[in-house]
Amino acid sequence: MAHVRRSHSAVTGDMPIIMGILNVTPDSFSDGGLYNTFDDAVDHAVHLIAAGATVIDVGGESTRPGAERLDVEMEQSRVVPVIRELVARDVPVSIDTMNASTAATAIDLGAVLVNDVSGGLADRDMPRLIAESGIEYVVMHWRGHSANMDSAAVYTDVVRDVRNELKYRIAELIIAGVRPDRIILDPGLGFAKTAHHNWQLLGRLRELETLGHRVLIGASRKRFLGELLPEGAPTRDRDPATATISALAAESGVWGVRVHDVAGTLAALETWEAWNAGRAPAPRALGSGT
Ligand code: PMM
Repeated sequence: MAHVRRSHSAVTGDMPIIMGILNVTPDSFSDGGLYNTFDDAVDHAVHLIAAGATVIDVGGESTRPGAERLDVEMEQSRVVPVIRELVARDVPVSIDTMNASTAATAIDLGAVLVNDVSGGLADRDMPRLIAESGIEYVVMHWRGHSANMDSAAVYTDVVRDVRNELKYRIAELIIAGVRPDRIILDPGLGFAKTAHHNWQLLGRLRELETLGHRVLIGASRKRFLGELLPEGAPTRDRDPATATISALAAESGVWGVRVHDVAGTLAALETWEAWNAGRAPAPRALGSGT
């Protein structure tokens, strides 16, 4: 099973991976409806890889606050043709799903990573599937489905509480047989988190890293970044703040960033890298992100 590695960096050899977002949904909060057709979805994924993405995260169910659940058949009818085509084109694919049967189908088709925003809580069959397949697994911090997650945003110390809850998830996964080195942690920005919680988690990412696993963050275009902008600004205007967060998260040692704007994020990461190295990165052949 392929291991999703950090991008090759000409300067340090150690740049976070960029996970490019492909939502094949009519209702995701920032790009819902844009890549609904098969051709648009595949074209967009190919464009993200050319812009420097290491892996494409394909999702068929929206998790925006307030979203209702989707049935599994509908989810699979959205993602399966796209995953099949991307794998045929040698594009590394991650499946963004809470459903073990969708994850299993994606693994059979050749996906290299399962990104589960529920960290194995939504579908009790997920840990066993991950253990048996040996696939890489993103365990996001989660306190419940989107329809009511905002009311669960209550913490004593959000960083300590998220860290502890992730620790329980890791323990359960390891008991189910998941190899520790397959586990990637994600604090779940915006999932049962206020803007204040998100900023606390970002500023103290190193505390999550002390759990000894790779860390992925997904800040891209989220609501808390909209608060930095004039009211009514389009979600795309959140890309500069997203790219800045990617560079700062790289400085905090994250393994990966999940973003919509891959080109802007790559520029920010290369800036971070050149800053630390004191020299310019070598020219990069775009499309060689893996
Ligand atoms: N956020 C969304 C969806 N999937 N997966 C991970 N691992 N982390 C996230 O923060 C995350 C996710 C919601 O954002 P989207 O609608 O733009 O995909």
